[in-house]
Amino acid sequence: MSNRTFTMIKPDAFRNGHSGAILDRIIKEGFNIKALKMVKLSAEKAGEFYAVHKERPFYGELVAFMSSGPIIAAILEKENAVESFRTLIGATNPAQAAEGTIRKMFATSVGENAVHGSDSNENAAIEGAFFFAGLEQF
Ligand code: FUP
Repeated sequence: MSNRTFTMIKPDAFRNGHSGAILDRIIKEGFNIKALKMVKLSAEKAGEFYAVHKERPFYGELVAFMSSGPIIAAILEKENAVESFRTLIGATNPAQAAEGTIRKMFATSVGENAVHGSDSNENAAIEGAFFFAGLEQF
């Protein structure tokens, strides 16, 4: 069982001024920050990150949205990090997200849903390495 996951505070949450509140919540839930940076993805890089969704109807919109402004990327550590973080952020669609979850509190729609959380240990490692060099991970 890996104890790391990868997250992004997405352009909507960043734009709406929720980055501080979201990071504070993540830390209060017991996640340790192991890497952190603010970046703006190009459309090409956003497309690469979400390549698994290439055939889905929402892919174009997703790529445009994820490259529309700065994001905050982070690697987080906690016991059972992937599952624990998915519980903290809530369902993909904020309308279905449980009360008190980050998406329930800060997301506006299924497309603009405030935060990303890796869905497996394998993807957490791949996604973390997509953003952070070894020297940037602690
Ligand atoms: P999640 O793992 O909860 O981030 O959700 P998915 O991997 O299924 O989807 C990745 C991103 O695609 C979501 F964050 C937003 C976008 N998406 C849509 O825009 N519409 C959909 O119907 C599903 C996902």
